[in-house]
Amino acid sequence: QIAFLIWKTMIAQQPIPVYESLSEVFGSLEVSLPHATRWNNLAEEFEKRFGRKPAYIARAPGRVNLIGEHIDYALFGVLPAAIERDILIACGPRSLPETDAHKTSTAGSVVAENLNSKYTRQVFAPAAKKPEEVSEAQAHAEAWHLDINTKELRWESYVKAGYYGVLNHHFSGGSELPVPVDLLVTGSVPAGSGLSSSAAMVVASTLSFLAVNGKLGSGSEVEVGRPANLNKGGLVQLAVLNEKRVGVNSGGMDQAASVMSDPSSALYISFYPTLSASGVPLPTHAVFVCANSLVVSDKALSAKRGYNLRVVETLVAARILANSLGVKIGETDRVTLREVASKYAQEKDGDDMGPEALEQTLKKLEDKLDVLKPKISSDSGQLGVTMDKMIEMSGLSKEAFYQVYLSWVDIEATNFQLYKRVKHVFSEARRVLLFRRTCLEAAGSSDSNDSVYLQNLGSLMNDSQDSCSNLYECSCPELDQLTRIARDAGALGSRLTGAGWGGCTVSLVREGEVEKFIQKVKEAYTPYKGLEGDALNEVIFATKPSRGACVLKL
Ligand code: NG1
Ligand code: MG
Repeated sequence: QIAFLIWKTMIAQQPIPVYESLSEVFGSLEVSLPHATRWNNLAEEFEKRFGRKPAYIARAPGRVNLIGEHIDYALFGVLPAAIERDILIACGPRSLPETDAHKTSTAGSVVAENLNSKYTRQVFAPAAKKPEEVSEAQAHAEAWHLDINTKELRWESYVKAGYYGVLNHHFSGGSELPVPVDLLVTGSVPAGSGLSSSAAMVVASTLSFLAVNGKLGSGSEVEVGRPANLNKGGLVQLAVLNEKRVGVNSGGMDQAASVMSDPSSALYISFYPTLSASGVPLPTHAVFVCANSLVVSDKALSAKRGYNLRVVETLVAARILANSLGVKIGETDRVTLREVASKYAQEKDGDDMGPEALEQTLKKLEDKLDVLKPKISSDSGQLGVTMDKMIEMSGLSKEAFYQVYLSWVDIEATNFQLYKRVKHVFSEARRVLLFRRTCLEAAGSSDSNDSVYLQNLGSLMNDSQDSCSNLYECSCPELDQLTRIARDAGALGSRLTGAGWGGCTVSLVREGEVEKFIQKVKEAYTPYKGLEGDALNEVIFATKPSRGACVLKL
Protein backbone atom coordinates (compact mmCIF):
# COMPACT_ATOMS: atom_id res chain seq x y z
CA GLN A 1 0.00 0.00 0.00
CA ILE A 2 2.85 2.28 0.88
CA ALA A 3 3.77 2.63 -2.76
CA PHE A 4 0.51 4.40 -3.44
CA LEU A 5 0.48 6.79 -0.57
CA ILE A 6 0.97 10.43 -1.25
CA TRP A 7 3.79 11.75 0.87
CA LYS A 8 2.81 15.12 2.08
CA THR A 9 4.23 15.85 5.48
CA MET A 10 6.94 18.38 6.17
CA ILE A 11 9.80 16.00 6.92
CA ALA A 12 8.92 13.92 3.90
CA GLN A 13 9.18 16.99 1.69
CA GLN A 14 12.60 18.05 2.85
CA PRO A 15 15.46 17.54 0.41
CA ILE A 16 17.98 14.80 1.08
CA PRO A 17 20.94 16.54 2.71
CA VAL A 18 24.05 16.73 0.54
CA TYR A 19 27.04 18.13 2.45
CA GLU A 20 30.41 19.34 1.29
CA SER A 21 32.41 18.88 4.47
CA LEU A 22 32.50 16.56 7.46
CA SER A 23 31.75 19.39 9.86
CA GLU A 24 28.46 19.92 8.04
CA VAL A 25 27.73 16.20 8.28
CA PHE A 26 28.15 16.21 12.04
CA GLY A 27 26.29 19.45 12.40
CA SER A 28 28.96 21.37 14.27
CA LEU A 29 32.41 22.79 13.69
CA GLU A 30 33.89 20.31 16.10
CA VAL A 31 33.91 17.07 14.18
CA SER A 32 33.99 14.17 16.58
CA LEU A 33 37.39 12.54 16.07
CA PRO A 34 36.56 8.82 15.95
CA HIS A 35 33.80 9.57 13.48
CA ALA A 36 35.96 11.69 11.22
CA THR A 37 38.69 9.03 11.26
CA ARG A 38 36.24 6.42 10.04
CA TRP A 39 35.10 8.58 7.11
CA ASN A 40 38.67 9.58 6.20
CA ASN A 41 39.94 5.99 6.39
CA LEU A 42 37.19 4.86 4.09
CA ALA A 43 38.05 7.55 1.53
CA GLU A 44 41.76 6.66 1.70
CA GLU A 45 41.07 2.96 1.36
CA PHE A 46 38.86 3.66 -1.66
CA GLU A 47 41.71 5.55 -3.28
CA LYS A 48 44.14 2.67 -2.59
CA ARG A 49 41.82 0.11 -4.09
CA PHE A 50 40.43 2.00 -7.05
CA GLY A 51 43.25 4.41 -7.87
CA ARG A 52 41.29 7.64 -7.45
CA LYS A 53 39.39 9.54 -4.80
CA PRO A 54 35.72 8.67 -4.22
CA ALA A 55 33.21 11.21 -5.50
CA TYR A 56 30.76 10.71 -2.62
CA ILE A 57 30.26 9.02 0.71
CA ALA A 58 26.66 8.05 1.45
CA ARG A 59 25.64 7.45 5.05
CA ALA A 60 22.54 5.71 6.40
CA PRO A 61 22.03 4.90 10.10
CA GLY A 62 20.52 1.81 11.67
CA ARG A 63 17.63 2.28 14.07
CA VAL A 64 16.36 1.03 17.36
CA ASN A 65 12.62 0.60 17.64
CA LEU A 66 11.61 1.82 21.09
CA ILE A 67 8.10 0.42 20.79
CA GLY A 68 5.65 -0.75 18.10
CA GLU A 69 6.76 -4.13 16.81
CA HIS A 70 5.30 -5.84 13.77
CA ILE A 71 2.60 -3.25 13.31
CA ASP A 72 4.08 -1.09 10.53
CA TYR A 73 2.84 -3.45 7.84
CA ALA A 74 -0.63 -3.24 9.38
CA LEU A 75 -0.15 0.55 8.87
CA PHE A 76 -0.12 1.43 12.59
CA GLY A 77 2.31 4.05 13.90
CA VAL A 78 5.67 3.04 15.37
CA LEU A 79 8.25 4.80 17.50
CA PRO A 80 11.89 4.23 16.51
CA ALA A 81 15.01 6.41 16.60
CA ALA A 82 17.99 6.31 14.29
CA ILE A 83 21.18 5.27 16.08
CA GLU A 84 24.73 6.46 15.56
CA ARG A 85 25.83 3.13 14.14
CA ASP A 86 25.58 3.30 10.41
CA ILE A 87 26.58 2.12 6.96
CA LEU A 88 28.98 4.27 4.93
CA ILE A 89 29.49 3.75 1.21
CA ALA A 90 32.28 5.53 -0.61
CA CYS A 91 31.57 5.57 -4.32
CA GLY A 92 32.49 7.08 -7.64
CA PRO A 93 32.02 6.64 -11.37
CA ARG A 94 34.60 4.45 -13.12
CA SER A 95 36.38 6.35 -15.89
CA LEU A 96 34.22 6.41 -18.98
CA PRO A 97 34.91 4.01 -21.84
CA GLU A 98 35.71 5.67 -25.22
CA THR A 99 33.58 3.88 -27.76
CA ASP A 100 29.81 3.75 -27.85
CA ALA A 101 29.81 -0.03 -28.09
CA HIS A 102 32.00 -0.32 -25.00
CA LYS A 103 29.84 2.21 -23.22
CA THR A 104 26.76 0.05 -23.78
CA SER A 105 28.50 -3.14 -22.73
CA THR A 106 29.72 -1.69 -19.43
CA ALA A 107 26.59 0.35 -18.70
CA GLY A 108 25.95 0.44 -15.00
CA SER A 109 28.43 -2.28 -14.10
CA VAL A 110 29.44 -2.36 -10.44
CA VAL A 111 32.52 -3.35 -8.49
CA ALA A 112 31.50 -3.60 -4.84
CA GLU A 113 34.00 -4.08 -2.06
CA ASN A 114 33.63 -4.17 1.70
CA LEU A 115 36.18 -3.13 4.35
CA ASN A 116 35.15 -6.22 6.29
CA SER A 117 37.06 -9.03 4.56
CA LYS A 118 34.30 -11.49 5.49
CA TYR A 119 32.30 -9.86 2.69
CA THR A 120 34.14 -10.60 -0.53
CA ARG A 121 34.53 -8.41 -3.63
CA GLN A 122 31.58 -8.60 -5.99
CA VAL A 123 31.35 -7.63 -9.65
CA PHE A 124 27.98 -7.46 -11.35
CA ALA A 125 26.11 -5.61 -14.05
CA PRO A 126 22.44 -4.98 -14.66
CA ALA A 127 20.93 -6.44 -17.80
CA ALA A 128 18.89 -4.07 -19.92
CA LYS A 129 15.76 -5.83 -21.07
CA LYS A 130 14.97 -5.55 -24.75
CA PRO A 131 11.84 -3.48 -25.41
CA GLU A 132 9.94 -6.60 -26.59
CA GLU A 133 10.66 -8.34 -23.26
CA VAL A 134 9.09 -5.54 -21.29
CA SER A 135 5.32 -5.73 -21.08
CA GLU A 136 3.35 -2.51 -21.43
CA ALA A 137 2.28 -2.44 -17.79
CA GLN A 138 5.79 -3.07 -16.53
CA ALA A 139 7.56 -0.84 -18.99
CA HIS A 140 8.76 1.55 -16.32
CA ALA A 141 9.23 -0.76 -13.38
CA GLU A 142 11.24 -3.49 -15.03
CA ALA A 143 13.40 -2.15 -17.83
CA TRP A 144 16.51 -3.42 -16.03
CA HIS A 145 17.18 -6.70 -14.31
CA LEU A 146 19.68 -7.63 -11.58
CA ASP A 147 20.04 -11.14 -10.25
CA ILE A 148 19.31 -11.15 -6.52
CA ASN A 149 19.62 -14.44 -4.72
CA THR A 150 16.81 -14.51 -2.15
CA LYS A 151 17.54 -18.08 -1.06
CA GLU A 152 20.89 -17.21 0.45
CA LEU A 153 21.93 -14.37 2.72
CA ARG A 154 24.50 -12.43 0.66
CA TRP A 155 25.85 -8.97 1.47
CA GLU A 156 25.74 -7.68 -2.08
CA SER A 157 22.02 -8.46 -2.31
CA TYR A 158 21.39 -5.29 -0.32
CA VAL A 159 23.64 -3.27 -2.63
CA LYS A 160 21.78 -4.66 -5.62
CA ALA A 161 18.40 -3.99 -3.99
CA GLY A 162 19.28 -0.31 -3.61
CA TYR A 163 20.43 -0.19 -7.21
CA TYR A 164 17.26 -1.79 -8.57
CA GLY A 165 14.99 1.13 -7.96
CA VAL A 166 17.51 3.67 -9.18
CA LEU A 167 17.88 1.79 -12.46
CA ASN A 168 14.19 1.32 -13.03
CA HIS A 169 13.07 4.75 -11.91
CA HIS A 170 15.76 6.75 -13.62
CA PHE A 171 16.93 4.78 -16.62
CA SER A 172 13.77 3.31 -18.00
CA GLY A 173 13.28 3.72 -21.67
CA GLY A 174 15.41 6.77 -22.37
CA SER A 175 18.73 6.79 -24.18
CA GLU A 176 20.63 7.69 -21.03
CA LEU A 177 22.68 4.81 -19.58
CA PRO A 178 23.72 4.29 -15.96
CA VAL A 179 27.44 4.90 -15.37
CA PRO A 180 29.82 2.16 -14.20
CA VAL A 181 30.34 2.46 -10.42
CA ASP A 182 33.01 1.43 -7.92
CA LEU A 183 32.02 1.33 -4.31
CA LEU A 184 33.45 0.48 -0.92
CA VAL A 185 31.25 -0.29 2.07
CA THR A 186 31.88 -0.19 5.80
CA GLY A 187 29.32 -0.71 8.54
CA SER A 188 29.02 -0.47 12.30
CA VAL A 189 25.46 -1.81 12.58
CA PRO A 190 25.68 -5.46 13.65
CA ALA A 191 24.07 -7.66 10.97
CA GLY A 192 20.93 -9.67 11.78
CA SER A 193 20.52 -7.95 15.11
CA GLY A 194 17.21 -6.14 14.74
CA LEU A 195 18.94 -2.77 14.36
CA SER A 196 18.17 -2.66 10.67
CA SER A 197 21.54 -3.08 9.09
CA SER A 198 19.55 -4.21 6.07
CA ALA A 199 17.58 -0.98 5.69
CA ALA A 200 20.74 1.06 6.34
CA MET A 201 22.50 -0.86 3.55
CA VAL A 202 19.60 -0.42 1.15
CA VAL A 203 19.21 3.30 1.89
CA ALA A 204 22.97 3.93 1.61
CA SER A 205 23.13 1.93 -1.61
CA THR A 206 20.14 3.75 -3.09
CA LEU A 207 21.76 7.08 -2.23
CA SER A 208 25.13 6.04 -3.69
CA PHE A 209 23.71 5.09 -7.06
CA LEU A 210 21.55 8.22 -7.17
CA ALA A 211 24.55 10.41 -6.36
CA VAL A 212 27.00 8.84 -8.80
CA ASN A 213 24.42 9.04 -11.57
CA GLY A 214 23.70 12.69 -10.85
CA LYS A 215 20.13 12.04 -9.74
CA LEU A 216 20.14 13.84 -6.42
CA GLY A 217 19.62 17.35 -7.70
CA SER A 218 16.45 19.26 -7.12
CA GLY A 219 14.12 20.55 -9.75
CA SER A 220 11.59 18.27 -11.29
CA GLU A 221 8.37 17.35 -9.59
CA VAL A 222 8.19 14.16 -7.57
CA GLU A 223 5.83 11.88 -9.37
CA VAL A 224 4.25 9.42 -6.93
CA GLY A 225 5.39 5.89 -7.62
CA ARG A 226 8.05 7.08 -10.00
CA PRO A 227 10.07 9.84 -8.43
CA ALA A 228 12.43 11.81 -10.65
CA ASN A 229 14.31 13.88 -8.14
CA LEU A 230 13.84 12.66 -4.66
CA ASN A 231 13.01 14.27 -1.38
CA LYS A 232 13.13 12.34 1.91
CA GLY A 233 9.65 10.87 1.45
CA GLY A 234 10.53 9.76 -2.06
CA LEU A 235 13.74 8.15 -0.85
CA VAL A 236 11.86 6.23 1.85
CA GLN A 237 9.35 5.07 -0.73
CA LEU A 238 12.06 3.93 -3.11
CA ALA A 239 14.05 2.20 -0.35
CA VAL A 240 10.97 0.31 0.89
CA LEU A 241 10.29 -1.03 -2.59
CA ASN A 242 13.98 -1.79 -3.03
CA GLU A 243 14.23 -3.78 0.17
CA LYS A 244 11.32 -6.01 -0.89
CA ARG A 245 13.66 -7.24 -3.65
CA VAL A 246 15.53 -9.18 -0.99
CA GLY A 247 12.38 -11.19 -0.33
CA VAL A 248 10.92 -9.69 2.84
CA ASN A 249 7.57 -7.92 2.68
CA SER A 250 8.58 -5.32 5.19
CA GLY A 251 6.65 -2.30 6.39
CA GLY A 252 8.28 1.11 6.07
CA MET A 253 9.55 1.72 9.58
CA ASP A 254 13.26 1.07 9.12
CA GLN A 255 13.73 3.03 5.94
CA ALA A 256 11.67 5.94 7.31
CA ALA A 257 13.72 5.99 10.53
CA SER A 258 17.01 5.78 8.64
CA VAL A 259 16.07 8.66 6.32
CA MET A 260 13.93 11.00 8.41
CA SER A 261 15.49 10.98 11.89
CA ASP A 262 16.88 13.91 13.75
CA PRO A 263 19.30 13.86 16.71
CA SER A 264 16.96 15.82 18.97
CA SER A 265 14.26 13.19 19.36
CA ALA A 266 12.78 9.81 18.54
CA LEU A 267 10.31 9.62 15.65
CA TYR A 268 6.64 8.80 15.65
CA ILE A 269 6.05 7.43 12.18
CA SER A 270 2.54 6.76 10.98
CA PHE A 271 1.62 5.18 7.68
CA TYR A 272 -2.07 5.94 7.41
CA PRO A 273 -3.62 7.67 5.55
CA THR A 274 -0.21 8.90 4.40
CA LEU A 275 3.33 8.52 5.63
CA SER A 276 4.05 11.13 8.24
CA ALA A 277 6.74 11.54 10.83
CA SER A 278 7.01 13.79 13.85
CA GLY A 279 9.64 14.14 16.55
CA VAL A 280 8.95 12.72 20.01
CA PRO A 281 11.21 14.23 22.70
CA LEU A 282 12.59 11.61 25.07
CA PRO A 283 12.59 12.30 28.82
CA THR A 284 15.86 13.91 29.95
CA HIS A 285 16.89 11.09 32.25
CA ALA A 286 16.00 8.23 29.92
CA VAL A 287 18.77 6.22 28.29
CA PHE A 288 18.01 3.41 25.86
CA VAL A 289 20.53 0.58 25.97
CA CYS A 290 20.76 -2.01 23.20
CA ALA A 291 21.92 -5.48 24.10
CA ASN A 292 22.48 -8.11 21.46
CA SER A 293 21.25 -11.63 22.31
CA LEU A 294 23.89 -12.85 19.84
CA VAL A 295 21.29 -15.09 18.25
CA VAL A 296 21.46 -14.07 14.59
CA SER A 297 17.98 -13.68 13.18
CA ASP A 298 18.23 -14.80 9.63
CA LYS A 299 15.08 -13.05 8.54
CA ALA A 300 15.71 -13.30 4.81
CA LEU A 301 15.80 -17.07 5.11
CA SER A 302 13.24 -17.74 7.81
CA ALA A 303 10.70 -15.26 6.40
CA LYS A 304 8.48 -18.10 5.15
CA ARG A 305 7.75 -19.32 8.64
CA GLY A 306 8.25 -16.02 10.40
CA TYR A 307 8.03 -12.53 9.00
CA ASN A 308 6.09 -13.12 5.79
CA LEU A 309 3.77 -15.56 7.55
CA ARG A 310 2.89 -12.84 10.07
CA VAL A 311 2.20 -10.41 7.23
CA VAL A 312 -0.28 -12.87 5.72
CA GLU A 313 -1.89 -13.81 9.06
CA THR A 314 -2.60 -10.18 9.92
CA LEU A 315 -3.94 -9.38 6.45
CA VAL A 316 -6.32 -12.34 6.38
CA ALA A 317 -7.44 -11.56 9.92
CA ALA A 318 -8.21 -7.99 8.85
CA ARG A 319 -10.66 -9.27 6.22
CA ILE A 320 -12.40 -11.68 8.62
CA LEU A 321 -12.69 -8.95 11.23
CA ALA A 322 -14.00 -6.44 8.69
CA ASN A 323 -16.69 -8.90 7.63
CA SER A 324 -17.76 -9.52 11.21
CA LEU A 325 -17.88 -5.81 12.01
CA GLY A 326 -19.91 -5.00 8.92
CA VAL A 327 -17.07 -2.97 7.42
CA LYS A 328 -17.37 -3.14 3.62
CA ILE A 329 -14.36 -4.24 1.62
CA GLY A 330 -13.95 -5.26 -1.99
CA GLU A 331 -13.35 -8.91 -2.95
CA THR A 332 -9.78 -8.19 -4.06
CA ASP A 333 -8.93 -5.60 -1.39
CA ARG A 334 -5.95 -6.49 0.78
CA VAL A 335 -7.29 -4.37 3.59
CA THR A 336 -5.03 -3.76 6.61
CA LEU A 337 -5.97 -3.80 10.28
CA ARG A 338 -5.43 -0.03 10.46
CA GLU A 339 -7.93 0.54 7.67
CA VAL A 340 -10.45 -1.72 9.37
CA ALA A 341 -10.04 0.27 12.59
CA SER A 342 -10.62 3.51 10.71
CA LYS A 343 -13.60 2.28 8.78
CA TYR A 344 -15.04 0.84 11.95
CA ALA A 345 -14.76 4.24 13.59
CA GLN A 346 -16.45 5.61 10.45
CA GLU A 347 -13.62 7.87 9.73
CA LYS A 348 -14.04 10.05 6.69
CA ASP A 349 -11.96 8.55 3.92
CA GLY A 350 -8.40 9.82 3.95
CA ASP A 351 -8.85 11.73 7.19
CA ASP A 352 -6.79 10.47 10.05
CA MET A 353 -8.42 10.31 13.47
CA GLY A 354 -6.42 11.76 16.31
CA PRO A 355 -4.30 9.55 18.57
CA GLU A 356 -6.82 9.70 21.43
CA ALA A 357 -9.72 8.56 19.26
CA LEU A 358 -7.63 5.83 17.69
CA GLU A 359 -6.57 4.58 21.08
CA GLN A 360 -10.21 4.36 22.22
CA THR A 361 -11.19 2.54 19.03
CA LEU A 362 -8.42 0.00 19.47
CA LYS A 363 -9.46 -0.63 23.03
CA LYS A 364 -13.01 -1.35 21.84
CA LEU A 365 -11.83 -3.56 19.00
CA GLU A 366 -9.73 -5.72 21.29
CA ASP A 367 -13.00 -7.03 22.72
CA LYS A 368 -14.36 -7.98 19.31
CA LEU A 369 -11.84 -10.58 18.28
CA ASP A 370 -13.69 -13.78 19.16
CA VAL A 371 -14.57 -14.23 15.49
CA LEU A 372 -10.88 -14.97 14.90
CA LYS A 373 -10.91 -17.97 17.23
CA PRO A 374 -11.76 -21.36 15.78
CA LYS A 375 -15.30 -22.48 16.67
CA ILE A 376 -14.14 -25.75 18.15
CA SER A 377 -10.55 -25.68 19.18
CA SER A 378 -8.86 -29.04 19.56
CA ASP A 379 -6.05 -27.32 21.39
CA SER A 380 -7.66 -24.70 23.57
CA GLY A 381 -4.36 -23.00 24.37
CA GLN A 382 -3.28 -22.47 20.80
CA LEU A 383 -6.37 -21.12 19.06
CA GLY A 384 -4.98 -21.77 15.61
CA VAL A 385 -6.79 -22.70 12.39
CA THR A 386 -5.83 -24.74 9.33
CA MET A 387 -5.43 -23.25 5.86
CA ASP A 388 -8.80 -24.65 4.73
CA LYS A 389 -10.53 -23.31 7.80
CA MET A 390 -8.90 -19.91 7.31
CA ILE A 391 -10.06 -19.74 3.70
CA GLU A 392 -13.58 -20.65 4.77
CA MET A 393 -13.51 -17.93 7.47
CA SER A 394 -12.39 -15.35 4.90
CA GLY A 395 -15.55 -15.86 2.85
CA LEU A 396 -13.51 -16.02 -0.35
CA SER A 397 -13.27 -18.83 -2.86
CA LYS A 398 -10.03 -20.82 -2.83
CA GLU A 399 -8.95 -19.14 -6.08
CA ALA A 400 -9.72 -15.63 -4.92
CA PHE A 401 -8.00 -16.29 -1.58
CA TYR A 402 -4.87 -17.51 -3.30
CA GLN A 403 -4.86 -14.51 -5.61
CA VAL A 404 -5.28 -11.92 -2.86
CA TYR A 405 -3.25 -13.44 -0.02
CA LEU A 406 -0.76 -15.98 -1.31
CA SER A 407 0.20 -15.33 -4.92
CA TRP A 408 2.75 -12.61 -4.07
CA VAL A 409 4.45 -14.16 -1.06
CA ASP A 410 6.23 -17.34 -0.07
CA ILE A 411 5.00 -18.88 3.20
CA GLU A 412 5.14 -22.25 4.90
CA ALA A 413 2.62 -23.14 7.62
CA THR A 414 -0.13 -25.56 8.55
CA ASN A 415 -1.52 -23.62 11.48
CA PHE A 416 -2.53 -19.95 11.48
CA GLN A 417 -2.90 -17.94 14.67
CA LEU A 418 -5.26 -15.15 13.71
CA TYR A 419 -6.62 -14.29 17.14
CA LYS A 420 -3.29 -14.00 18.94
CA ARG A 421 -1.70 -11.98 16.13
CA VAL A 422 -4.44 -9.37 16.04
CA LYS A 423 -4.59 -9.16 19.81
CA HIS A 424 -0.90 -8.27 19.67
CA VAL A 425 -1.26 -5.74 16.85
CA PHE A 426 -4.11 -3.79 18.46
CA SER A 427 -2.59 -3.78 21.92
CA GLU A 428 0.87 -2.87 20.59
CA ALA A 429 -0.57 -0.04 18.50
CA ARG A 430 -2.20 1.32 21.66
CA ARG A 431 1.04 1.03 23.60
CA VAL A 432 2.78 3.16 20.96
CA LEU A 433 0.17 5.89 21.37
CA LEU A 434 0.45 5.72 25.16
CA PHE A 435 4.25 5.78 24.98
CA ARG A 436 4.17 8.83 22.73
CA ARG A 437 1.69 10.60 24.97
CA THR A 438 3.80 9.88 28.04
CA CYS A 439 6.90 11.34 26.35
CA LEU A 440 4.99 14.46 25.35
CA GLU A 441 3.61 14.84 28.88
CA ALA A 442 7.09 14.44 30.36
CA ALA A 443 8.42 17.11 28.00
CA GLY A 444 5.58 19.46 28.93
CA SER A 445 5.92 18.95 32.66
CA SER A 446 7.66 21.54 34.81
CA ASP A 447 8.66 18.89 37.33
CA SER A 448 12.31 17.96 36.87
CA ASN A 449 11.68 14.56 38.44
CA ASP A 450 10.58 12.33 35.59
CA SER A 451 10.54 9.03 37.55
CA VAL A 452 6.83 8.41 37.11
CA TYR A 453 7.05 8.96 33.38
CA LEU A 454 10.04 6.64 33.13
CA GLN A 455 8.21 3.95 35.06
CA ASN A 456 5.21 4.21 32.76
CA LEU A 457 7.37 3.97 29.67
CA GLY A 458 9.16 0.99 31.17
CA SER A 459 5.98 -0.93 31.88
CA LEU A 460 4.70 -0.30 28.34
CA MET A 461 7.96 -1.79 27.07
CA ASN A 462 7.60 -4.81 29.36
CA ASP A 463 4.01 -5.36 28.18
CA SER A 464 5.25 -5.13 24.61
CA GLN A 465 7.79 -7.87 25.28
CA ASP A 466 5.12 -10.14 26.83
CA SER A 467 2.90 -9.59 23.83
CA CYS A 468 5.70 -10.23 21.31
CA SER A 469 6.66 -13.37 23.16
CA ASN A 470 3.25 -14.89 23.92
CA LEU A 471 0.91 -13.54 21.25
CA TYR A 472 3.06 -12.71 18.25
CA GLU A 473 5.62 -15.43 19.01
CA CYS A 474 8.50 -13.45 17.53
CA SER A 475 10.75 -13.69 20.59
CA CYS A 476 13.08 -16.60 21.44
CA PRO A 477 14.36 -18.09 24.72
CA GLU A 478 17.53 -15.96 24.67
CA LEU A 479 15.59 -12.70 24.12
CA ASP A 480 13.15 -13.64 26.90
CA GLN A 481 16.08 -14.36 29.19
CA LEU A 482 18.01 -11.22 28.29
CA THR A 483 15.00 -8.97 28.91
CA ARG A 484 14.48 -10.63 32.31
CA ILE A 485 18.14 -10.12 33.16
CA ALA A 486 17.88 -6.48 32.09
CA ARG A 487 14.95 -5.87 34.44
CA ASP A 488 16.79 -7.58 37.29
CA ALA A 489 19.78 -5.36 36.52
CA GLY A 490 17.70 -2.24 37.07
CA ALA A 491 16.07 -1.51 33.71
CA LEU A 492 12.64 0.10 34.01
CA GLY A 493 11.57 -1.83 30.94
CA SER A 494 13.10 -4.17 28.41
CA ARG A 495 11.92 -5.66 25.14
CA LEU A 496 13.13 -7.13 21.88
CA THR A 497 13.61 -4.61 19.08
CA GLY A 498 13.13 -5.20 15.35
CA ALA A 499 11.66 -8.33 13.87
CA GLY A 500 12.79 -10.55 16.76
CA TRP A 501 13.56 -14.31 16.68
CA GLY A 502 17.02 -13.18 17.77
CA GLY A 503 18.93 -9.93 17.53
CA CYS A 504 18.82 -7.08 20.02
CA THR A 505 16.85 -6.02 23.05
CA VAL A 506 16.31 -2.40 24.05
CA SER A 507 16.13 -1.45 27.71
CA LEU A 508 15.15 1.79 29.40
CA VAL A 509 17.72 2.71 32.02
CA ARG A 510 17.90 5.78 34.23
CA GLU A 511 20.73 8.15 33.33
CA GLY A 512 23.62 7.65 35.74
CA GLU A 513 22.86 3.96 36.16
CA VAL A 514 24.02 2.80 32.74
CA GLU A 515 27.52 1.62 33.72
CA LYS A 516 26.23 -0.41 36.65
CA PHE A 517 23.46 -1.82 34.47
CA ILE A 518 25.85 -2.96 31.75
CA GLN A 519 28.12 -4.64 34.30
CA LYS A 520 25.23 -6.54 35.87
CA VAL A 521 23.93 -7.74 32.52
CA LYS A 522 27.42 -8.79 31.57
CA GLU A 523 27.72 -10.93 34.67
CA ALA A 524 24.32 -12.58 34.24
CA TYR A 525 24.10 -13.25 30.50
CA THR A 526 26.39 -16.19 29.79
CA PRO A 527 27.37 -15.27 26.18
CA TYR A 528 28.81 -11.96 27.54
CA LYS A 529 31.13 -13.64 30.07
CA GLY A 530 34.73 -12.52 29.65
CA LEU A 531 33.94 -9.63 27.27
CA GLU A 532 35.71 -6.33 28.00
CA GLY A 533 36.25 -2.94 26.37
CA ASP A 534 35.44 -2.75 22.66
CA ALA A 535 34.23 -6.36 22.56
CA LEU A 536 31.69 -5.62 25.29
CA ASN A 537 30.72 -2.32 23.68
CA GLU A 538 30.02 -4.25 20.47
CA VAL A 539 27.23 -6.23 22.12
CA ILE A 540 25.78 -3.86 24.71
CA PHE A 541 25.74 -0.07 24.34
CA ALA A 542 23.72 3.04 25.12
CA THR A 543 22.21 4.79 22.10
CA LYS A 544 21.51 8.40 21.29
CA PRO A 545 19.10 9.43 18.55
CA SER A 546 21.12 10.21 15.47
CA ARG A 547 20.58 12.21 12.31
CA GLY A 548 19.14 10.57 9.23
CA ALA A 549 20.79 9.57 5.96
CA CYS A 550 22.91 12.03 3.98
CA VAL A 551 25.52 12.30 1.26
CA LEU A 552 28.96 13.89 1.52
CA LYS A 553 30.26 15.29 -1.77
CA LEU A 554 34.04 15.12 -1.88
P1 NG1 B 1 14.24 -5.54 11.14
O1 NG1 B 1 14.29 -6.60 12.13
O2 NG1 B 1 15.06 -4.37 11.53
O3 NG1 B 1 14.60 -5.99 9.75
C1 NG1 B 1 11.64 -5.72 10.49
C2 NG1 B 1 10.97 -4.93 9.38
C3 NG1 B 1 10.21 -3.71 9.90
C4 NG1 B 1 9.27 -4.09 11.02
C5 NG1 B 1 10.04 -4.93 12.06
C6 NG1 B 1 9.14 -5.46 13.15
C7 NG1 B 1 12.32 -5.10 7.34
C8 NG1 B 1 13.25 -4.41 6.47
N1 NG1 B 1 11.96 -4.47 8.44
O4 NG1 B 1 12.70 -4.98 11.04
O5 NG1 B 1 9.53 -3.08 8.84
O6 NG1 B 1 8.15 -4.76 10.55
O7 NG1 B 1 10.70 -6.04 11.49
O8 NG1 B 1 8.54 -4.44 13.85
O9 NG1 B 1 11.88 -6.19 7.04
MG1 MG C 1 16.16 -5.82 8.37
